[in-house]
Amino acid sequence: MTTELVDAIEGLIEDYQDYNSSFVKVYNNFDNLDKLVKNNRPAIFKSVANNWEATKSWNKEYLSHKVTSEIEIAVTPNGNADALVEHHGVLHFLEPDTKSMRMDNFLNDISATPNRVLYLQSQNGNLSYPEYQGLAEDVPQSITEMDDVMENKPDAVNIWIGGPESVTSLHSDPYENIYVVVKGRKTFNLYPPTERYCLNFQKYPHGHYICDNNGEFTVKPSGETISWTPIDPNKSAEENSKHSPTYSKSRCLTVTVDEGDALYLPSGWFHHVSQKGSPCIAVNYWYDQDYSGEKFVMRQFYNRILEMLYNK
Ligand SMILES: O=C(O)CCC(=O)C(=O)O
Repeated sequence: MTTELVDAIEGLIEDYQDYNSSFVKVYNNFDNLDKLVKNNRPAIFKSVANNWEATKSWNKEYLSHKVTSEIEIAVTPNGNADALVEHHGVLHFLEPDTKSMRMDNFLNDISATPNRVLYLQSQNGNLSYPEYQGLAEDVPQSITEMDDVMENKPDAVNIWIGGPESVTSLHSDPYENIYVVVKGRKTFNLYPPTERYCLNFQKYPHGHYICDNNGEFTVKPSGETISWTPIDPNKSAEENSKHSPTYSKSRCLTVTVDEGDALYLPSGWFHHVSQKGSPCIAVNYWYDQDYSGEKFVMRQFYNRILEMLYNK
């Protein structure tokens, strides 16, 4: 049974790769959004945010002037927040420590403090928090074309501010994501949901970084576990194959989102994100995925089959 199952899964991955392009298509406006969401295909939309106040005005001085309350910043020793890190010789999934600090101090320290990487990545709709009110008015509250497609407003609008050291490890979300780069540039490494099989999700011990007043880090395990992938698209295929014997079946789509551009990142796609620019600033719109129809239930079914296979 196992061999037949493996053949069927590998057939699914090959079929998906055969019927879909090996690159992310580029458009000048959101006209094709409806079809892209239906087909769950990522795309770039050029220059859609060029006229936003944020794209024109956001710099260190402006941000510091507009955000005067303390904000929550993720702190790690090397820029890997929510990522697998070796602790006492064992890979752990570690969440960052968080510190409250003023925007001006954060922006000054973002790339200036050795052995301590800062990233504004609080998510959870942070742009609607009172402390960001002065910035929320510089971006649209939602992407009208996406509201029409989803027949809904976004669940959450988030602001992200980081430097080149901050990396977001490979994961997927249950959201349709319109990700807009306002300053700098971001690189996304993408894998379709069908390629979960190639990413070797396993359970890892979970913990947090703790950063003391001298900037020294310790690790506090929580006693819980979390399912995560050891794949790092920035490493060689050979290195990744050591962590996942089926990695060679995957086909990573790498795409750069430039200043003023938006990426449609479909729900369920695995993504790894790195950035250039200091600071690099983005705003993204998370729309709850549509659970009706076949797409979601088929994906759940596939994930259950994979679990059966891994736990055989
Ligand atoms: O920009 C980042 O670092 C991560 C973005 C992300 O994971 C998301 O929008 O779902």
